Amino acid sequence: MSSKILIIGACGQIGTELTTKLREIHGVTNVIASDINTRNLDLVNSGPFEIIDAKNYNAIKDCCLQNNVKTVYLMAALLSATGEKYPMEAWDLNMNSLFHVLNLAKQKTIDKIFWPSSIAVFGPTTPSENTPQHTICEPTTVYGITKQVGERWCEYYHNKYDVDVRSIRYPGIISYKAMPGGGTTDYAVEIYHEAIKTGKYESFLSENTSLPMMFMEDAIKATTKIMEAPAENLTIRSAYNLSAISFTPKEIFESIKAKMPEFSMSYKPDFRQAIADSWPSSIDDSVARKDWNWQHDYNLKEMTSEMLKQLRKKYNS
Ligand code: VAH
Repeated sequence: MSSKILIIGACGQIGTELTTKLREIHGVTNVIASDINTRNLDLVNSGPFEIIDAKNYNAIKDCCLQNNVKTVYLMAALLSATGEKYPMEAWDLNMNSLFHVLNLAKQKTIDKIFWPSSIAVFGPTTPSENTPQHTICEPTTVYGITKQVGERWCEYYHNKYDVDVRSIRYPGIISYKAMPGGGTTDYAVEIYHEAIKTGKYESFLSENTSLPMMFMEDAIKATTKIMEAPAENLTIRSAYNLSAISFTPKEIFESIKAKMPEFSMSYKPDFRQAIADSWPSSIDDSVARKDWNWQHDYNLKEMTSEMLKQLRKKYNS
């Protein structure tokens, strides 16, 4: 039986598009999508799918053994805003799911892991502009703590047990296919949907809150590139800084208004403002560019153009 890929958390914002891309590359039957439920029926019906709780070690192990899975993409997590509402659940899911796949690799059941980290590993004491790969990481969110600790464990398992685990610190990701859930950067997705549906949007972040962001196409490109890179080229086994564009709610509003002059925006910061304020405004990803030739493609104008084009089709407007 040919070796297979398992995506855990495949119904999520990134997992949905990662499943499609990996199936294009490796063949539909070689990529098993899994999630805790079948909420995304398009995905469920698009190829091999299994219901797997990322917290269930035996369920993951059985799937890997029964299907000769050798590569796992662990995309399941509770994000920053949800993690503040349910801290122990976030710790449980984000950490135990990682230990499950790291231990499966340690015992050689699987060969390779992708695990997403986040710019949420940084905190208010981190240099905010052009944040370097190696710097102070004192996250103030549960989500950020799980990602910081997760990075330490990934590096430990690589150094101690030669586990081939690879990770990147995703910025906020903007996409039109699957909605994000429970994130602080979700406003940058919601705004496009509301521009099409209602012509107005109330931002839960203040207008000058600059955050590192990326169009989903670039995030998927980075994920496949790091997994295809020769192991000997990788000098970072915690997680690579990754960057594309940084913008504020005011700037994304203006990029939409340039295409839709009637669009209006208001601001009503909520608890997520404090989370956003603790994160950097821009990231230095020169190490990723050097080690595995990372290069983003989309700027804000190009992303806005594509988002509005695709969402007009989605809403038939
Ligand atoms: C969040 N979208 O908002 C995620 C991401 C950098 C932000 O990790 O929690």
